[in-house]
Amino acid sequence: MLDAGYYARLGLGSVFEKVMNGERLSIEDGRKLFACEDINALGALAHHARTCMHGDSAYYVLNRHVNYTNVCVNACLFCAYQKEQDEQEGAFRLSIDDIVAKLDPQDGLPYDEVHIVGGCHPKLPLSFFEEAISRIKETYPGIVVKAFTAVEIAHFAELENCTTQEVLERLKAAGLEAMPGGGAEIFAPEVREKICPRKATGEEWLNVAREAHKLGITSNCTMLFGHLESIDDRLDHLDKLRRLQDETNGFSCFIPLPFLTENSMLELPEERKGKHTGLDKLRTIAVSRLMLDNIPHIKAYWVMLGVKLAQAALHYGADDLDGTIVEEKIGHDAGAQSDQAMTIPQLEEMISRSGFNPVRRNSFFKPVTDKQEA
Ligand code: V47
Ligand code: SF4
Repeated sequence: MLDAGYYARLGLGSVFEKVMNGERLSIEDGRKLFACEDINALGALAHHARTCMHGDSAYYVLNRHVNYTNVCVNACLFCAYQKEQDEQEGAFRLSIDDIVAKLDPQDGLPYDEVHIVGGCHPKLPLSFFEEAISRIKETYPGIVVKAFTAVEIAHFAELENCTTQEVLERLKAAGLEAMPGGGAEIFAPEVREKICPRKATGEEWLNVAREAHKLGITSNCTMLFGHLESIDDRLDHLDKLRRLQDETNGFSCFIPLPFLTENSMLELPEERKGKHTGLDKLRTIAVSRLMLDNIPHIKAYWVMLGVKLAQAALHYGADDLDGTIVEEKIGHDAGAQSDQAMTIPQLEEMISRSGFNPVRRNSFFKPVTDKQEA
């Protein structure tokens, strides 16, 4: 498949050369990749790049998601999870005891990571989150707390009337070690204004990530795609992440999130309704791998992609599936058809049946050697 002449005939001769030589691709190269009609040729290039970085390893993590509330002041139009206030039907808010209780190990195997995110609640003070993290770390010292998107950090700063840097410092002191990548959506201001007008801007999101990285808190990054954005908006988003990574080297993983449309207030134009193909998802994963040459991992998030597409994505540039998850609300409220949880044996089988070597990792992508069965 990696035949220089074939790529030249596809109009990708110089892109092919750059990928083979490990050189950085330009935005114009990204445009050519998105326009390439041969998805397999694109996938083979991305697969080459991921194989140079990770060989035949594909990663997963023994983790649990905890959503502390769905009450959120932002009301993003795409979001099916959000409730306006505590009193609304279906709204919930966990106590610290509830959060800690959710981390009770299943079958005696403690989680390696807890992923905590929630809506931007109008009242919950920062002290609540400091105490929650401290209680988790006291109870389960071995668990990595990966919590709060840059958007939540910006919201806490607003509520506390302090800087995002101060929020990050306080949470780090409580035990925060890593941050998930949500809230990035799409940075292009004209689209962001239409899909999540109240949320922190793209620039604010990037600033919080920069501050976190400088404090030694690693983070992930995401892109919500398949809504109103153009191909150039996707490439601009990738470019902004790549530039920040050049500066801080703090991103571990990029997660492209396909927009799930159920229960969403976001009206898509007629020509886009119900038209988001699996091929566009694979294409976006492949282009992300090729453009983000400085971000080590690309996650095929099985919850939002579905198990089969996530397996295919491992051949289109992705090297990570995320984890056991246990309980998921944001994607499922929006129509995700996947299960709520996967066990370690299921994840390992999912990876090996796709032809890769399963590697259980921690939040920092270091292999975890304890191989007890879950
Ligand atoms: O920020 C919300 C997205 C994100 C919808 O960092 C939607 O390891 C699709 O960021 N359709 C939260 N997406 C999930 C997230 C995440 C998940 C797993 C791992 C990591 C990580 C991060 O979900 C939100 C938003 O971008 N989202 N609504 C929807 N209807
Ligand atoms: Fe709130 Fe996040 Fe949903 Fe936006 S995506 S409404 S910030 S919970």
